[in-house]
Amino acid sequence: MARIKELHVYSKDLPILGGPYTMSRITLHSVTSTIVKLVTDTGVVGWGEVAPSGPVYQPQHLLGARAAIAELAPGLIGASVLSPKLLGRRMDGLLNGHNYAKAAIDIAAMDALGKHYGVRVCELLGGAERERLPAYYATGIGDPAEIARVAADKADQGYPRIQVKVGGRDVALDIAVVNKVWETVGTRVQLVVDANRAMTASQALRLSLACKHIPFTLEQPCNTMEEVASIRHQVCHPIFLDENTESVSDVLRAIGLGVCDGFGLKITRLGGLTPMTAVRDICAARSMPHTIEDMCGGDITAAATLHLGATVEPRLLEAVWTWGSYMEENYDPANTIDVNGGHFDVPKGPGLGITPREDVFGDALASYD
Ligand code: 0XW
Ligand code: MG
Repeated sequence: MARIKELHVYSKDLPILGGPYTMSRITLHSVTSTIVKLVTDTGVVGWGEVAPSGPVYQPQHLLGARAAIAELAPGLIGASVLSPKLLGRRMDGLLNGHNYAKAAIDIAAMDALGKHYGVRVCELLGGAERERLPAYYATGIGDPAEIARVAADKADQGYPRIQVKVGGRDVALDIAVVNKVWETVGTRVQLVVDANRAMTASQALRLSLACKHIPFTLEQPCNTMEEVASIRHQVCHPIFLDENTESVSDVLRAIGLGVCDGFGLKITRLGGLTPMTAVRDICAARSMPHTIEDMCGGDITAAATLHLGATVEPRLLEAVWTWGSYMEENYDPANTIDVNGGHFDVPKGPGLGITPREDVFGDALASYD
């Protein structure tokens, strides 16, 4: 019947290659992931993962995820993996909120469901539009020459889209970085400028007006939807929301209020693959372009990202993003998920298309059956 028989939770440290990873409000020196192994009564194994980008990027954190999973797990034993929607409602009946923790279980259940039927997760989510997806690269916060050099290098590698991190400092320096990147890569790539909530409305307006000659998307400039809305019709650039979309309802609200022109969408923030397909379809109904990505995370998160990204209409998929550029170790050496030529290939095998080597995760932190 494919019911959940066991749930096991592991920890996985993800050292940051070429670290630290810098954004306007946080500098990440390391990331720790929480891995969920789901075993069904028919012996199928599904894998899920959640790896918050530290405790500040969003109202989520490592131990919060583990505590939420501990709250959920006992009530999920016996639940069917054949009905992801019902599993999600069962989780909501056990714990209010904590989408990011629920996501790890949702992803594991989708992996198990695909393996149960012998189909890929992208087929479960509606079907793959294509097998090769455009990726984007996110620079860190840095000085004009350094960031322009990184942008040129990634453009040379074939990335079609580059996100330049700004914010948390004198906006004049951010303006200089954006101009230097534009001078260096020009229209070779699609440019995004992401402040990760750090700018005031006036700073964001100043950046946009000072760079009105440069075609970029302005991502999450301010902390709240209301602050973004206050400059919505004064800026010279399309606006994407990222951090403000913590639920399907937030996405509906942003579209309904006309606050943005698109989204940076994170699978675990929204609760996993199942709620993310609802967001994908809402965006399609209003022709809202978006990325498919996640915070941090290893190959399980990356595979989930690519499977969902494959199902997005090409006209609406801005790009996909994974943490892989900052990771040295793959979970499944036989099925690594690597960017090549600025693009990702969608995994081929059933479920997520990867089978993590269990020794990669060490002993379980907790087990439920
Ligand atoms: C570039 N990202 C996908 C990676 C970091 O988690 C932040 C995020 C973003 O777009 O802000
Ligand atoms: Mg962002």
